Amino acid sequence: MSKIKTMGADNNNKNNNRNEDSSTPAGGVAVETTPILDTPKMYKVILLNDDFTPMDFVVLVLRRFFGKTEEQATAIMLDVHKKGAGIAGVFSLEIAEMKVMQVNQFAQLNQNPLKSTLEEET
Ligand code: TYC
Repeated sequence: MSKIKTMGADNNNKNNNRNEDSSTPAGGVAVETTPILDTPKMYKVILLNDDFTPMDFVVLVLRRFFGKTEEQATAIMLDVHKKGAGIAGVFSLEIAEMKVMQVNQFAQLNQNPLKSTLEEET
C-alpha cells in the first residue's frame, strides 16, 4: 500500500521520488509538496536460448507477444542465440508475469523447449 512520505532527508531509494518542485509563490509563502505515488518497479522478460526451438518460432513469439517488427525480432533472436539470453521487453510485474506465461505456454503447445523468465530491472 502506498503511504504519504514524510519530508525527511532523502536516502538512496530511487522509489523515494520526492517532488523537488517546492516554490515560493508571489506572497512569499513557501509551499512544499508531498509525494504520494511510488515509481513502480519494472521487470525484464528474458528469453533463454536452447538448441531445438526453430529460429522462425522465436521470431514469431517476439512479434506476437512483444509487438516487435520482423527486423527487431530477428535481431533479438540472434542475440539470444549467440549470448544465451536476451531481453524481449520490460513491463510492470503483472504484465511481465503474463508475458512469461503466454510465451512458455505457446512454446509447450508447439512442442518447443523455449523458455522465458522474469528479472527485476535495477
Ligand atoms: N538456438 C536456436 C536454434 O539454433 C534458436 C533459438 C534462439 C532458440 C533464441 C531459442 O530463445 C531462443 N534453432
